[in-house]
Amino acid sequence: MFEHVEPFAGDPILALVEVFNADTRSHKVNLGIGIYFDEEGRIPVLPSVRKAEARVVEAGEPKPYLPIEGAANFRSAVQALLFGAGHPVLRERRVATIQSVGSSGGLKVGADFIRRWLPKAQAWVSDPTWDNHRSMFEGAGLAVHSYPYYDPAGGGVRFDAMLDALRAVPEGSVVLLHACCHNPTGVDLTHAQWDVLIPLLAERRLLPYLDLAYQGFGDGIAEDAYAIRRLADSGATFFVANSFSKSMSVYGERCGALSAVCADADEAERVLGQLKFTVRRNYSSPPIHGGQIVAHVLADADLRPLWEAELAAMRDRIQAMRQTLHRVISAKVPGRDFSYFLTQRGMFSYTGLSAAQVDRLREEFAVYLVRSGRICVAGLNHHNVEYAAQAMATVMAG
Ligand code: KET
Repeated sequence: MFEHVEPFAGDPILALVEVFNADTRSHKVNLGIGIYFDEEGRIPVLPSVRKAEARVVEAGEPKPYLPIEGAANFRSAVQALLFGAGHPVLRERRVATIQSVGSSGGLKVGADFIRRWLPKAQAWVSDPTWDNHRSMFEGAGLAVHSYPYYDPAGGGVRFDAMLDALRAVPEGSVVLLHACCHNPTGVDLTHAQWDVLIPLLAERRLLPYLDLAYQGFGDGIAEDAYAIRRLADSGATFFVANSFSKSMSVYGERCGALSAVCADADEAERVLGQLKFTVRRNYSSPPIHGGQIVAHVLADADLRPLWEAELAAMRDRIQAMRQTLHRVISAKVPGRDFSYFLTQRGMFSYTGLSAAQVDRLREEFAVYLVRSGRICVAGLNHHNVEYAAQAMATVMAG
């Protein structure tokens, strides 16, 4: 039966975690996976999350199946976080939101919905993008193409080329966009660029599909939702998948959501129904525990400001690591401009290191990053940053 089954080549990000874990060198540094580590190199349990979890456990509520679309308190808290409480799209009941198994689960449910209801749609992703975007959309049966995005020469966005490409893609295509903290490059569109892009998407009748996995890691919770709120203001129909994995440090709880902003309340009802049908025939309903923790943190008058301060502290610590990285590498490799370490946003920096240089870093220095040259800046701390920066500088110079 299974003789013809081919081995899985492994995921470029998750497989690296296994290799890192098996490495016995004590000075090893993990800059691979997009996880926030604290100054001691640990995944933090945020006090806001710990307190919310204690309350959930203390309440001792039963654990029924959630409704297919997830818990009502979770879904409404997510909507307020994304669009801002009281946004017209919420008042007009135009948003269909489901609680999903991580934002990955939401992204895939949305892709399955598109395949069913917009069967001719092609998906367009940025060049480069998170590898799993392509896998998930192809896995849903959609043809996936890429539009120009990152400019390796200048380190910015090839915005004109991106617009030209989007002017030429077939009408009805899905355009996957990183709402903030672009993965893997850390290079985001400016607000002014979003303001140019949003009318073009409408004019060309393209379906924006936003991935918001790092809300709060760029410039702040509201700031990082700029694209989502402007799209909502513009009257656009679009999808947004958002994650709490990073912003609440609850990776394994698999907390995320998928929201579809629709033309009117009736359409939103039908879209929600079909999203539910997709969920029901895949995994039936989302898990209860993590979502309740998230909902408590978002809604509680004490825990909410605590969480926002914790998120700001994570953002600031990453920024401090960017400064040190910039200082050490600039000193060791003179004559080159490393300002990109400072201007890139979110967890990631795109270093321009080649796959061969990445291999050398791993083999000689036990510094791990994915072969695209992306580093997770949040894997650096005051113990390892000088070492990792020196190692990168050595490899860059040689
Ligand atoms: N979108 C983006 C852009 C993203 O970087 C990730 C995770 C996700 C979605 C999925 O997050 P979830 O936990 O399903 O809500 N990225 C990191 C981990 C991974 O690859 O799974 C990473 O890029 O390292």
